[in-house]
Amino acid sequence: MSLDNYAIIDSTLREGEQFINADFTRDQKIRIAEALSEFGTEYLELTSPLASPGCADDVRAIVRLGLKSRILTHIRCHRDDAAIALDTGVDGLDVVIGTSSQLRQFSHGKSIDEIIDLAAETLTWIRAQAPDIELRFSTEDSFRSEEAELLRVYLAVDKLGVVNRLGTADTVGIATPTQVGRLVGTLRRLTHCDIEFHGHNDSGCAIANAFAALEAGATHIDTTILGIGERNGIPPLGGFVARMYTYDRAATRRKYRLDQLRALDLMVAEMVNVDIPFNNPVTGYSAFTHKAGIHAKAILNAPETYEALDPHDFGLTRYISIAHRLTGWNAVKARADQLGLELTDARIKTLTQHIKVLADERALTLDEVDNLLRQWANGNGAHGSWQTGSLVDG
Ligand code: HCA
Ligand code: CU
Repeated sequence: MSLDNYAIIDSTLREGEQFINADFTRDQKIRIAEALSEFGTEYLELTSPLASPGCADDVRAIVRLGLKSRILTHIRCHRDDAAIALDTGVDGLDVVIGTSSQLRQFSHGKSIDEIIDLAAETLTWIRAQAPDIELRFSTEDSFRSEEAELLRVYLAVDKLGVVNRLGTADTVGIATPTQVGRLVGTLRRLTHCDIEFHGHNDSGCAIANAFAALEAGATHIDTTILGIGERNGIPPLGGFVARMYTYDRAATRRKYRLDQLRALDLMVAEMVNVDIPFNNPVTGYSAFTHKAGIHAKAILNAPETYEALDPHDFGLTRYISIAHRLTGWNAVKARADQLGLELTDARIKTLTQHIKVLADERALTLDEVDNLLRQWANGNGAHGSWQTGSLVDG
């Protein structure tokens, strides 16, 4: 597999706009587009110009920015939609039509043969109008579509020879990595197109599914900042990039400005009025904090022992928490050093046991521990030695 040859299609300004709290102004859309382009996402996908007159103007305004990222817009499989979208000057069109029995019955009401005819007519027309545009055809709800029917649609579209990319969409977030790998691998073998994966996170597999798609030969992955989108969204840009970083650190650092992730997440969190989740990869509140004494000891010796991601690559710092009963003397000693206090190892060990006993009774703050350290450094602390051992004492 060639995992350094993929592109991110960031859809914060399309899928992300479908998040319940997202009502981006033009100015906000421009700020997001500029920041994503700076970060290095290869493509930006924008809401269809048919959604509203304002959305059409937004697409034109973003096209006019002349960003490094290529600009795509997302449309239904209709010639009329395509004509309006082409008129905005975008670099590419992402065309989509539902193929699952649910969508065929309750959304557009078309049979598979009708879908194939409509796709052929629309895609051929687009290519004739715009020979150089990047053209993608995707099936909505690919993973609940009947496999033979789905392949019939993809193969018919591939045979037209007019699209650059076939999209697969886990619209309701039910696919597993194995299923994603199988479908993407099949399309890779049977067609001549690049392959895109767009997967929702309803059952928590969005990032894993995106990675499985790449392993099977996908070339393009959809993300949004913080993962915002319909319901609970799609792979978060930061989480997906973290996945790729643990796979190939050097390539990921080359491709993307990792130190800008935090600013991106903070900007969008504020715009859509949510907090960054505490357990978010990279930018979550506790993503680089260490607590247990044995972890802290190893981290102080060699951070990579317990850190797959180096916080410095993301412009962040680690935090070793010491004010609790799982603390260890190595971490307490490191804090004393930070504060410029001189204490022998024996004194630090005794103080560590004291902290544990205090923390058994109530939650401590770092300020309290700092004060204890200062008192003990000035010779005011207890001199007795605690005999209590602890499994977590590093
Ligand atoms: C939608 C559905 C979609 C499309 C994905 C795609 C999905 O909101 O239009 O074009 O590949 O999840 O199926 O986002
Ligand atoms: Cu979607």
